Amino acid sequence: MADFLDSTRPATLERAFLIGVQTNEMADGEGGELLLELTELVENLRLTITRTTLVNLRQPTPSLLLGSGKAAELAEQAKADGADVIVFDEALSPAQQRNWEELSGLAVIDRQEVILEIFSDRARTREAVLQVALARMEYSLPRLTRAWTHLSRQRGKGSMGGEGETQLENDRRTVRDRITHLKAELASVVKQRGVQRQKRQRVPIPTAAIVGYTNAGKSTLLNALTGAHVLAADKLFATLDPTTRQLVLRGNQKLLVTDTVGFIRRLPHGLVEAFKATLEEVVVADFLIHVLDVTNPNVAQHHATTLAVLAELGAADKTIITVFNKTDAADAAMLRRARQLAPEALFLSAHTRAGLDTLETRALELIADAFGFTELLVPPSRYDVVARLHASGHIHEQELTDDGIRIQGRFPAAQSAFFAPFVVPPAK
Ligand SMILES: Nc1nc2c(ncn2[C@@H]2O[C@H](COP(=O)(O)OP(=O)(O)OP(=O)(O)O)[C@@H](O)[C@H]2O)c(=O)[nH]1
Ligand SMILES: [Mg+2]
Repeated sequence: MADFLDSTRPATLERAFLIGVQTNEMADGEGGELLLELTELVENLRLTITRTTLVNLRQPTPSLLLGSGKAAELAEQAKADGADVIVFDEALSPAQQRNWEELSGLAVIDRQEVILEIFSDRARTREAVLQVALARMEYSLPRLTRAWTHLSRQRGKGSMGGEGETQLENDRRTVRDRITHLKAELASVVKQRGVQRQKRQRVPIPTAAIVGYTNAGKSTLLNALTGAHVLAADKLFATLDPTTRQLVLRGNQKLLVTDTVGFIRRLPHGLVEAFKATLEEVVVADFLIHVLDVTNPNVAQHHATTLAVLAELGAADKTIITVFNKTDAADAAMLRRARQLAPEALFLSAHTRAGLDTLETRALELIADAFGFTELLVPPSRYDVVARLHASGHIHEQELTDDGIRIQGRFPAAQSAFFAPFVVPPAK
C-alpha cells in the first residue's frame, strides 16, 4: 500500500477556522445559514472552532476561490488564531485546496470532506464502511499531491516535496485499484441484501421507509413505533445503515419500516452515489414517512433538500406521509410555520408519543389503498382458515352472517391455493 495510506505520523487537527461564502446567486442569508450548519458539522468532529468568517464573493477565482488579497488576509488571521485547519463551506477544486495549503501552511479542507469524515466515523456495517471508503477514495484521487491525505489526521508524506511523477503515478494506481476492489466488494454485499429482501417479499408485507434531514428524529421515531433499539443520538448522521423493523398495526396489519441515513444539503456527490445502495430501501418502499424537525429554523430547506434527494434517487412520486416531529419542544409560531409549509402534514412527538396513533391510522389507510382487500366467506366449521388469515395475512373487517364468517382481508400470495376456495368473486 502506498505511503499516503499508512497511518504513520498521526497528527491531530484540533482548531478549525471556518470560511463561508455568500455569492450573488444565493438567496439572502443563505451563506450564513450554510455556515451555521457547517459549524455544527465541524463540532461533530470534536474540533474547536476559532472563528467563522462569511465572505461576500462576487467572482470566484480559479486559484484560491477568493481574491488573493482577501485570501492572504484570512490565512494570516487563521494562523494568528492558532488554527491548524481551515474549513471551507464551498467546495474547493484540488488546485485551490493545494494553493490554500501552500499559502497558509495549514491543512485545508471543504464541507465535502467534513461530511466524508463524519460518515467515516459513523459507518458501522460492512456496507456502510465500504461505501464511505469508496467515496473517500474517489474524493482523494485528484488530490494526491496535497499535504493532508484526508482528515483522518494523518500527514500524507507520499508525494509531497517533489518526489516526482513516478511516486504520484504509483499512488494513483493504488487508489484506482482500491476503487475497483471496493466496487466489486460492495456489489456483492448489495446483492446479498437484495436476496434477503426477496425472501421478505414472498409474503407481501407492506413496507415504509423513514426519510428526512439528519437529526430530524427518524431513528427515535422508529424506536417509538417498534420499541426497536436503533442508535438515536444528538449527532448528525447517527445512522448510516438501514435498519428494518416489523411493526404490527391495529387489526394485526404488519408493516416493515426501514430507518435510513439522514439527508443533508450539499451532500458530496460521491456520497450520494455511494449511498444509493443503502437508500435502495427508499426506492422499493410502498410509501415514505418524511420526518421533519418542527423546531429547526431551517425546516423549509430541510423539506426541500429531502424532496430533491428523493428525486435524485428516482423516488419522487412515492406516496409520502409528512410528519413534523418534536412538537413537545415547539412553540405556536413553529407549528404555524410548519402548517404553512406542508398543510397536509401530521404533527407528533417521538419522545412523548403524542400523535403516533394518527400516523398509524394514516399508514393503515395507505396500505388499504395500495393493497386492496379480498372478500372471503368462511364456514363457521373452518375457524382454522380465520386463524391462519389472522396469523399470516390481514383481517380488515370480520362479520358473522347466516352464511358464515364474512371477511375483508388480505393473504400472502404464496398461500392463495389454501385461501382460494373461500374467496368471494367480486360483484360485476
Ligand atoms: N424534543 C424532542 N427531541 C427529539 C424527538 N425525537 C427525537 N429527538 C431528538 O433529536 C435528536 C436526533 O434524533 P435521531 O433519532 O438520532 O435523529 P435522526 O433523524 O435519526 O438523525 P440521523 O440518523 O443523524 O439522520 C436526538 O437528540 C433525539 O433525542 C422529539 O419528539 N422531541
Ligand atoms: Mg438516525
